[in-house]
Amino acid sequence: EERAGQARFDEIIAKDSRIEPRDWMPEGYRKTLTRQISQHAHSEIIGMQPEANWITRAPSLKRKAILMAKVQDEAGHGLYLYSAAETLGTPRDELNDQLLSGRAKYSSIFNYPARTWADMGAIGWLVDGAAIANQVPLCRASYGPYGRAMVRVCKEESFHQRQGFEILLELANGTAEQKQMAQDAVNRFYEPSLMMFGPPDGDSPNSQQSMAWNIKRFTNDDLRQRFVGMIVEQVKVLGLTLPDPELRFDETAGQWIHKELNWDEFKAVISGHGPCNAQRLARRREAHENGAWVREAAAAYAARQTEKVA
Ligand code: FAQ
Repeated sequence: EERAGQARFDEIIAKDSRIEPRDWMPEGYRKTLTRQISQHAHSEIIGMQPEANWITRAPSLKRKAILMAKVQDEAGHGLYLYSAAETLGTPRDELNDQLLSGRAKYSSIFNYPARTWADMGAIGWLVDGAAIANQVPLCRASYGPYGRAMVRVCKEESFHQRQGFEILLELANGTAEQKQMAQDAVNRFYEPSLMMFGPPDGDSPNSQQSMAWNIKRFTNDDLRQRFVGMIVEQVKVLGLTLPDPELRFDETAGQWIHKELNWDEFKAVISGHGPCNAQRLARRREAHENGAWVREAAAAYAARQTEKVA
């Protein structure tokens, strides 16, 4: 049966068609998808914190309403993604335990602090911008529930990206002090946003297999390139600069050359030693404990409904 399953799986992948939850799949495929989708879900949930931190300090009622809606969207993305991960067989509780115990990874970017209002602009423009560049190809991921979740997530992310750009545009056209605040936020988020695409290709143990399985469609470096090409144009509209004097397009190589990124810092951040890792996890544990009564109430209600039916 396993041989027939494998043959059918290979055929679906070769046709660039979709694997669905009840289909046979190799254990490695299940494992890497559970890993990637759950890391992605955790990123959305932890990623609510840097911006939630600014909701009470948004400069106007309108800005507050927009930011609150964005943070809620991130919670929604986390929930779709946990559901997609669950279809692969690992229960939500277990995924959550992996996050709370510090065993699971989530995106490096959310371990950097959001210091000023301009950071809300830089997060929207650069962080959501990088998220879109990475996630649009994932809409074609071979695993059905993941690809379908990505379609809606990407639509919402493009709105998030534009709202961030608009915050920066307004600051960049404001007073000299506001413009400086916007530039400072871009300076701090530039390098960490390029690191969101993951380690350089030569140092990316999962890429090859994930590409063979049509989960990833481009390598980490290819996507990073595309992103740099996008922001290099957009930053001109803002009237700001990217903090990268080495940035240029190499005509012969046909690619963007950017400064060497600090991969030691990246490794430190993904192994728990970034500027905000401890704070982010402590806050998430606290929120989980504070939500215990909601889970208990929901479970008690569900039990009562089953009793009524029986
Ligand atoms: N941070 O072999 P690879 C968002 C890990 S967007 C932390 O290249 P892979 C929206 C990697 O997991 C952010 N860890 O791995 C939002 C692996 O570790 P493992 C979330 C990283 O999987 C915006 C090891 O390094 N987006 O949340 C990072 O083939 C604003 C080796 O790397 C996604 O998750 C990193 N940056 O490629 C929310 C997208 N990079 O598991 C709020 C889906 C690598 O072997 C506000 N994920 N690692 O121990 C992906 O596309 C891929 O998983 C990559 C990594 C590209 C991130």
